[in-house]
Amino acid sequence: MTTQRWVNRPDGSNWGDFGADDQVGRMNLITPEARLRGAREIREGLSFSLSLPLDYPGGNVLFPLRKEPVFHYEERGSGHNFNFQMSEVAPSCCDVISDDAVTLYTQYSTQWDALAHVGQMFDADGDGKPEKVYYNGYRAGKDIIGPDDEGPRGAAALGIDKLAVAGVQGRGVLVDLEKRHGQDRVLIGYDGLVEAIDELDVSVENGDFLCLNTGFAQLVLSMDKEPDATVLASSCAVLDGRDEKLLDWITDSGIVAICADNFAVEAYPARETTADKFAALPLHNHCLFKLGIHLGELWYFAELTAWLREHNRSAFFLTAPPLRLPGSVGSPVNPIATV
Ligand code: UVW
Repeated sequence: MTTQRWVNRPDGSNWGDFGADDQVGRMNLITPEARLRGAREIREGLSFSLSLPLDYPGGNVLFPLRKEPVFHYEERGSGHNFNFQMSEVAPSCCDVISDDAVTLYTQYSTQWDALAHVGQMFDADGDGKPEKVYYNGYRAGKDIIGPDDEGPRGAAALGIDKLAVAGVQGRGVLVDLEKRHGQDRVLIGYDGLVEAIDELDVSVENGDFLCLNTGFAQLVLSMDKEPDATVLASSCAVLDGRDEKLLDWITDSGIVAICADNFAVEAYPARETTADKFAALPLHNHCLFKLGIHLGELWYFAELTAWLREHNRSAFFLTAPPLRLPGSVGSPVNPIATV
């Protein structure tokens, strides 16, 4: 057991509560009992993929730093190792072989954010100066090493591979914000979320995955890989990360993750603030940095939402492991809901 990595922990954080070496945060609440509770939501045996095709949204207007997947093919024989006729290398063979490789921005489409995705300048070691630090006191440049640092690159701590082995399964609950607000751009704070939960009669329990349908991914899909950035920026519900009451609710609710079909779960850019120092992504700060709550983004809920609406249900069994890709700060995911 390591000694804790911090002298100061951020106000409102749970650092250390799951152990000095914890790297999965609230996912610790996915116990065998929590998984069984989720599995009890399987009544029909029907399943729904909650992923967009990973080449959506298309282009990079939604976020210029993330680009669509690009495929590569290795050369082989007279061409490439794709539709390759094995008889070229072994005349008696009748096989035809295809292999491929891909450059994939891990957070381009339906994704999980790892806990190493967002940290903060924070004085964790108590020397009076802030340093770059992530959940539970893990350090940039030491535990999470980038191209501008010395050492083997990647998130050796808090990477998405840690989530992959945590067994991402449990009870999902869907709050259908699109049913209440249509595809209007509305900022959802504590009042809006709790009203929706009550009105839709959703019961959110300790250990649940909170899923938010806003209609955004469906809108992205309808744009056929030519997304209109202006329309998207003014459509569909987003959480108000500056609402402290909402952040407190997230702390108290015991949820293990928030998975939304919109770009960043919260409004990005967030509401303006007059504070001297502030997080640009306040809900990411609260969830990823302070509490170890993973965020899922650009999930696709259209068919699941329609089925749940028709059957007057809101809960389902969710299985959503990311790729076990060591060092990565995010991952594509094909979440499966089973009802
Ligand atoms: C940003 O990093 C802006 O967003 P996300 O967490 O949605 O990937």
